[in-house]
Amino acid sequence: MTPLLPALQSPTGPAASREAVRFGDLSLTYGELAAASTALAARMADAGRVAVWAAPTPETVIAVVAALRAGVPAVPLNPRTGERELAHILADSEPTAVLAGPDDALPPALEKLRRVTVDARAPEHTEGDAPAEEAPESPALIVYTSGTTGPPKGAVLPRRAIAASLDALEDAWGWTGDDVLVHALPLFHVHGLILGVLGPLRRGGSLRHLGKFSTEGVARELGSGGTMLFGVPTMYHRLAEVLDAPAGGAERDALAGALAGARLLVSGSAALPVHDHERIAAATGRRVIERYGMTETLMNTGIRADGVPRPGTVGPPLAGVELRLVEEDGTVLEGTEAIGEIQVRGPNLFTGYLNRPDATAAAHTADGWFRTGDVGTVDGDGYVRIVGRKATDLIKSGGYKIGAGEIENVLLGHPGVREAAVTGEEDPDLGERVVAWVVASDPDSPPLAEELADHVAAQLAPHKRPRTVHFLDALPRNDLGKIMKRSLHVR
Ligand code: MCA
Ligand code: AMP
Repeated sequence: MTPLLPALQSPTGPAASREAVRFGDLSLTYGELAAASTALAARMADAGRVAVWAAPTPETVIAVVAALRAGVPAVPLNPRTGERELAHILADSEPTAVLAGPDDALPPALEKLRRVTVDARAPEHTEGDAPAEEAPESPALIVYTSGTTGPPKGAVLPRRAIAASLDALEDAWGWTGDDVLVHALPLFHVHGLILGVLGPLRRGGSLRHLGKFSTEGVARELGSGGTMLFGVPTMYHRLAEVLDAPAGGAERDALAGALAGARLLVSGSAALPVHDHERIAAATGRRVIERYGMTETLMNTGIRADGVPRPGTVGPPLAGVELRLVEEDGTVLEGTEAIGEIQVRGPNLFTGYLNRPDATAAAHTADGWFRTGDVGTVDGDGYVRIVGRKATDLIKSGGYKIGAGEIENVLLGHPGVREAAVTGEEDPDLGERVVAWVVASDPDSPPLAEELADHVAAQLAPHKRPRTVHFLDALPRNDLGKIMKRSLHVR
C-alpha cells in the first residue's frame, strides 16, 4: 500500500536532512520528524483514538504524524476551546489519551486522560521500522465542524480522502518537494492541518509556520525562500491594508516584494472580496488564487497555477471531483444561467459524522452526492462561482464556520439573558462578524456586552464570541412565535 506520507517512511541521505517544518527558531528535518514520530507511534499503537492539543507548534506536527503512522485516529483540539465545547468533543470522540507539548497547560476536562508529552526540543528516537501502512478507508482524523444548530459534529476523514485531495492540489498547482509553504493558520482545521501541514509533508517539501499571523512574518518568510502562501481572506485583507497604506514606506515595499516573488498566493475558507484581490494585484503584480473546500469534502475546486485567475470565482473542479448544481426539489440544473446548491462526489469526501448516522444521511443524496449547502453557478469554462449559502444560521468569521444556534444556547445559559438571537453581519476584516440580539432578564440592569462575549469565549471558543451585542425590549417574532432574524437590524 502506498504510504500517506512517503517522504517520512525511511528517509536517508539528503532526503533525511531536508527541513520538514519550522516554527520560529525550532525546525525538524525529515530524518528527525520520522524518528520522533516512529517512536511516538510505537507508544500509542493500541490507543483507540487520541486527542491532540493542536497549538501552532512542532509538537502538534509530531503528534499528528505519529498518530497517522500508528493508524490511530486523531482528534485535533483547539487549545482555546471553551468548557462546554470541549466537554462535548471529549464525550463524543472518547479519546484514550491526549498528546501535548511539555509546556501546555491543559484544562481540567483533559486531566482525566492519559497525557503523552511530546517534546520537539528533546524528541524521542527509535531505530525501529516504520509501522505498516493502514488501509485507505481507515479513519485518519476527526475534525469538528459547526452546524446551524446543536454542538459541532466530528467529520471522520479517511486516509483516502486526504491523499486524494492533496494529490489533486499537486496536479492543480504543480506542488512539489521544492515548495516552501508559509502560513499562520490554526492546526485544528482542515485548512491549516491537512493542506498546511500534511500537504508539504506528502510532497516532501517544507512548511514555515508563523505561530501567529502578522504581515511582517509573511514578508520575512516569503522574502527568504518561501514559495507559497496559504491564508484565509482576513489575512489577505490585512496584507492588502498594508500594501494600500498611503505612507507604507519600507514595510510596504518589503511586503510587496515578498508577495511578488512567491510562486503561489492561495486564499480559501471563505470568499476573498474582489476589492482585496485588486489591491494586492495592483501593488504586487500577482494574482491571489482561490480554492473552495469544506471540512467534510476537503478540496472541491481551485484555480490552477497554469490557469486563468478570475477574482470572484473558485476555479473548476479538481481532478477526481464531480460537481453539480441542484434545485430545491432535487432537479439537476445545467447551463450557465443555473443557480443551485453545489453537490459534490469523489474520493475527497469524508466517511460520515462520528456517532451521527442521521446527520450523515441527511447530508447526502440517495445516489451518494454530498450536499454542501453552498449555492453557486458554473461558468461556460467550468469555473465555479459561489453566490451564497442555503442556511442563514451559519456564519463565516475570519474563515471559521460558526453556528448561530450554538451561540444562542450559550447566551441563554447566562443569568442576565432572557432571549437571544445571533446573526452574521458583513465585516470588512472578518468577512462576517457575530452579532448578538439580547433581551435582558432585567431590562434595568442588562449584562455588559463584554461579559456576554467572555461567557461565549469561555464556553465555546474566543472566535465564536459576539463582536457586537444589541439589547432589545423583545425579539421580533411571527405569528407562530418564530424569531424573524431578517427583521433584526439597527434602525
Ligand atoms: C479576544 N480574545 C479573547 C477574547 N477576546 N480570548 C478570550 N475571551 C475573549 N473575550 C483573544 C483571542 O483568543 C486572541 O488571542 C486575540 O484575543 C485576538 O482574537 P481575535 O480578535 O478573535 O483574532 P483575530 O485577530 O480577529 O483573528 C483573525 C484570524 C483568525 C487570525 C484571521 O480568524 C484565524 O486564524 N482564522 C483562521 C480560520 C481557519 O483556519 N479556518 C479554517 C476552517 P491571541 O492574540 O493570543 O491569539 S475552514 C476549512 O478548513 C475549509 C476546509 C477550507 O475551505 O479551508
Ligand atoms: P468549513 O465547514 O469550516 O470547512 O467551511 C467550509 C465552507 O467555507 C464552505 O462550505 C464554503 O461556504 C466556505 N468556503 C471555503 N472556501 C471558500 C472560497 N474560496 N470561497 C467562498 N467560500 C468558501
